[in-house]
Amino acid sequence: MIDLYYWTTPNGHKITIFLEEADLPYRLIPVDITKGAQFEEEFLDISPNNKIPAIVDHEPEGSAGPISVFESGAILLYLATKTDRFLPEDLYHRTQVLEWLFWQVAGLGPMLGQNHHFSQYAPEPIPYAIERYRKETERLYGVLDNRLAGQTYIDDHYSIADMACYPWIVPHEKQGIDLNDFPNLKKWFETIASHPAVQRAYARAEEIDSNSVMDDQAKAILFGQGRR
Ligand SMILES: N[C@@H](CCC(=O)N[C@@H](CS)C(=O)NCC(=O)O)C(=O)O
Repeated sequence: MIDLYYWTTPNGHKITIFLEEADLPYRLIPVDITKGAQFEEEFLDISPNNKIPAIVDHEPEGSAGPISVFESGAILLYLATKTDRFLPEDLYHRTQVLEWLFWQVAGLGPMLGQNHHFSQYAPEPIPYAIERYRKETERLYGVLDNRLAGQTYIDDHYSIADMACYPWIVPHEKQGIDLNDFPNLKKWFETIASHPAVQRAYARAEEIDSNSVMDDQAKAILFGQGRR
């Protein structure tokens, strides 16, 4: 059994998508990051960067004890290796998938996150920052759109690269993006949205009472962190 330490955010959805696609049994453990649950000792032991997602695989084959993993890219890689699914064995395609997985965790996620922060949450509008991240978001959408020209998925087959990118495209409207401007990406987005496993993954999010508003206390917790 796998425990998934989770909140209903794009990085959390990546992992429920994998687990549903691979039909692996798992237990959701909500970590309400708007209330500071990410700073509890038990969670920090697993995820020292105080961020979801993280997993604990309690009975991994070939290991003397449980294995915990933090960082969504590392988790996807772990799960793909464990199940031998959604990551090609062939060196060429494996490298392609890993390139785009790393592109997502190092670029798409952080930049879209900053876009969201400065357009929705900053206490005062900072036009330079809003413009900087809006343009970077458009650039990244363009890069992915180009990659998807003539392809159903990011690589030849559906992979952990698609699972990593898709949840970040779901809030495209909040990011100021019109998907019609990125036709290859739009087609890919609709294909993945139609996967029953992806729909099940988002349905799991509904089980969690995540209606906690981004009030001043939540903002202070999430955006006011210094060294602990
Ligand atoms: N690079 C990390 C990013 C994870 C991340 O940013 N998680 C956010 C939610 S999407 C979080 O837990 N934030 C809590 C905090 O910053 O205290 C990953 O890919 O797993």
